Amino acid sequence: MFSDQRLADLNQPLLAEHQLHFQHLADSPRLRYQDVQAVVQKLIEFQVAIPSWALGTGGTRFGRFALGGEPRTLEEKIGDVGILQSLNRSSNSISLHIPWDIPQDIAGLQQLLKQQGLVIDSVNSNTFQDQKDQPQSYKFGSLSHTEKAVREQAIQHNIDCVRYGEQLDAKTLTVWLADGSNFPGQQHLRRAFLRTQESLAAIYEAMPTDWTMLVEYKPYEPNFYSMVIPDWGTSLALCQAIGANAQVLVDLGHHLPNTNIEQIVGRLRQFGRLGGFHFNGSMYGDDDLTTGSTKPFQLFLIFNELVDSALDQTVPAAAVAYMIDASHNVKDPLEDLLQSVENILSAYAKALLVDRNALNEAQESNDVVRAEEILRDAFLSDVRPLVAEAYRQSGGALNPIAAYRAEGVREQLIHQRGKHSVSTGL
Ligand code: LRH
Ligand code: MN
Ligand code: MN
Repeated sequence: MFSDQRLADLNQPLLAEHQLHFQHLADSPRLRYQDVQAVVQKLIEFQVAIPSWALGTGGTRFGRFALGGEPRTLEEKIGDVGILQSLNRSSNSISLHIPWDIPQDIAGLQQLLKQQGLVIDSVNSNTFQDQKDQPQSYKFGSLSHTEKAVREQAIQHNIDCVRYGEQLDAKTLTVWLADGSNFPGQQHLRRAFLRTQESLAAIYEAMPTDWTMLVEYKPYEPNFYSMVIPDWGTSLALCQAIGANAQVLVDLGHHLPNTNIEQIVGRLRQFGRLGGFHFNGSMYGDDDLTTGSTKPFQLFLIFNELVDSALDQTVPAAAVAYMIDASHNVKDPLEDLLQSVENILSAYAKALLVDRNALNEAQESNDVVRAEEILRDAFLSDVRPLVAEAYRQSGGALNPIAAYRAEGVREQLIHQRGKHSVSTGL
């Protein structure tokens, strides 16, 4: 949608001011420990996957307020992610959710992905909803169900997801289980865990050896007394039992209030089991708000753990899958996703600015105030010029949201798809 020429035209009026800010930051003491271009390069390389299910307007069980122009097919979803990618060059992949996104015309999809410079990142299974004509119900669980027939159906669904993914060159299966219980006594807690482990192992066995299985945890919802995989400890235990390519997925919204998520991230990196993220913002629970909108300091501290562990020779090297998992009730989903990606890049940029040698020294000598000030110094830096420079150097828009609005993208999408188009997803 955005040609190189159009982006250059949109960037032109912003360029002089951008260069001024960028130079100011590059000359500032904050960057004295760093080569500024090396930081920009890291930002350019950083890619965050976009969830196919977050491209339409979400809602709550109390209602939904449609925006219009929502993607109706997988092809249109790829088109939307292509728009994001042309603007920020930082979202080159898309996560699929099956059966919301069953790929049909494989050759056509492959061509479309290529055209848009996108890849399929991960395939997410769905055993939290019953589908029409499905023989067994997931009302009382899926991979953990007491009945073998239900477990087998859920195992087969996950294997089908892998097969769809293989056709589109994905290499990651994400499993999130809604399984659990609503009332004390409803479920035998240990047996439910063991059945889940057995089911996951069967799926793992069917996966190609170069695939990764990401096991996501969540403390509550839709079950409110117990979830079979409520926390990172349970995910970790399952992954350790299943195999080296089973990794824990951390969804930022899946923690009880005030949980120290950065410490969980540090631990999982240390154990070589951090497989990926679902980024979002959260005030109370699984709110799926814009990433970085509510707790930017926490997001920075998470990236601080990632940057620090990547430099630590004793930490196993690992490919971490960065994905967004959000829902948009009142914002234009595409604008929201541009904001999320920008907040993620900003948190990463700030973590890259931390003076690590000084921090290590302060930590080793128990200089509490100095250690905290070093982190605050990086966190309080205005890194927007670094992020904008990364966008610019990679061929995107200096200000993606302004470009999106100037081009009237939503109006065009409404014109093409209609005011009442509905997207599959949450
Ligand atoms: C569950 C969850 C999980 C699902 C997605 C739609 O709350 O985070 O990742 O697949 O939402
Ligand atoms: Mn999630
Ligand atoms: Mn969630």
